[in-house]
Amino acid sequence: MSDSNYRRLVIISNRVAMPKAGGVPGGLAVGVLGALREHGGMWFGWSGELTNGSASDPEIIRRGNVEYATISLNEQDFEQYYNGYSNKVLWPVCHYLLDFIRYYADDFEGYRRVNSIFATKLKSLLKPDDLIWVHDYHLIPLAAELRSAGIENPIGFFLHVPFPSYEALRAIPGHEYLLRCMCAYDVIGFHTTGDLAAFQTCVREPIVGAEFLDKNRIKVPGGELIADVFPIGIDVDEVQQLAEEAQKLRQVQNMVKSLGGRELLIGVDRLDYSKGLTQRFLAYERLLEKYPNAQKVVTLMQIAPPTRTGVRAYDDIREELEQTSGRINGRFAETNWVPIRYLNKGVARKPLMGFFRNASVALVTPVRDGMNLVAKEFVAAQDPDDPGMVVLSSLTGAAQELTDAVIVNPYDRDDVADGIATAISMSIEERRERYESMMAILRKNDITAWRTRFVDALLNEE
Ligand code: GDG
Repeated sequence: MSDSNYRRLVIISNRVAMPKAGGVPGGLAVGVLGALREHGGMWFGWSGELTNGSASDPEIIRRGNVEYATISLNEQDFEQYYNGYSNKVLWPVCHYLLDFIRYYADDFEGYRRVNSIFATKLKSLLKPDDLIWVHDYHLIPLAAELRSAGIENPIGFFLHVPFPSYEALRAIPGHEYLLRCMCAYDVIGFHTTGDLAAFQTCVREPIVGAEFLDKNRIKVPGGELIADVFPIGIDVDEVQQLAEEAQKLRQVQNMVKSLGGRELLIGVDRLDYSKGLTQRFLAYERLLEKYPNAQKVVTLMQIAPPTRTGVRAYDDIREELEQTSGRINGRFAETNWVPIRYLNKGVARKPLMGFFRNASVALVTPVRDGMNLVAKEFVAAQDPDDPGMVVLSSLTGAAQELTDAVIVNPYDRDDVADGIATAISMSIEERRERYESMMAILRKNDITAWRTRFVDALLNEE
């Protein structure tokens, strides 16, 4: 290990996964924490608390060699930056759902203001040798803000959502500003080659007028940057272990008992219109119509913890799902069977991995997703001797890697219904074969590979 590996890493994201006694962090938090523990470092972001006055100074707690530094935001700033421009403009455009855009000039101002607040509060905590890694669409202007505050450290940016093609991007009021801000980073990472290609097309436009050098190096006004693909992965061993251990949990055993021998189809998604939940319920209804025998053998359990409550589109999707699941249940339910178990709440990580292991099929059918970690976790949680199968939307980043899943178009009800039927009736030999090849990919592109490759790219930019 070279000395450079000991350089402190500073990670910035909208929220910080605070250490909790007994808490098991999931997905992204596992990767970020792994990198922080290896290098020693700091995780900086919003505390989740709101203030009446101006943003608070950072509150810092230390656990081992990791510091957690959080600030509280003024309610209006938060509303405009997070619920507003980030989630009513950037989120829908990055997911190609332009009808969901709700743009207000004040929100854009709030977005810029909060990024400037982040830079000011962070600056006093930075050391000259720090490596800085910024996460996601909430914080695109952060490097530009830090640069104008005189920070010269290497700064990387990873986008967790898809990067839209230029034709979609230019629907964003302020896209010129965002593209120019991206040029202040030294390394920019995307999940897929498609996202990278979209970014390259956008910076080729006169707004930036980039020049392409070799090995993903791009010459932009004011310097050079590296833009590359870093598909996020999971901690395969951790998921396997949790799934095995969870077999002993009463919560998992009771759930299995309640199925009465039926095959479990499972969906787990934040309650978000990008996850294709209404389309999924309608495809499941199509399955029950088209394959009446399925009525006797399957149950769909959809776990959908609410997010971004208070944003109109999220309240609407919740109502739509309640109506759709209620209608389908009313249409098909029997005295001893309900077709859809719809849970509008989260489940702890360990029992969740246990549910995955006991499910025959995962329905992962977003209408667009940067990667989708649920698909990866489901595969890793399976019993190698009798693995379940994933029905996976072609419009997720995960579909680029998990090509042995049953790939479907989430907008085509018949395609999804047929995909579920194929997955349920797949022979054990074929399931095992597909499982082995998907597991090999999960191990190759795991969470350690993701963060190590990104941090190495940042170190090379000295
Ligand atoms: C963004 C991008 C990209 C979900 N419900 C429960 C629960 N979860 C966990 C899952 C998984 C994580 O949350 C969700 O990750 P996804 O990747 O599926 O989706 P997003 O939240 O939209 O994440 C996405 C990701 O960032 C990483 O770059 O893949 O494309 O949109 O780990 O297991 N965990 C628990 N209970 C739940 O009810 N415990």
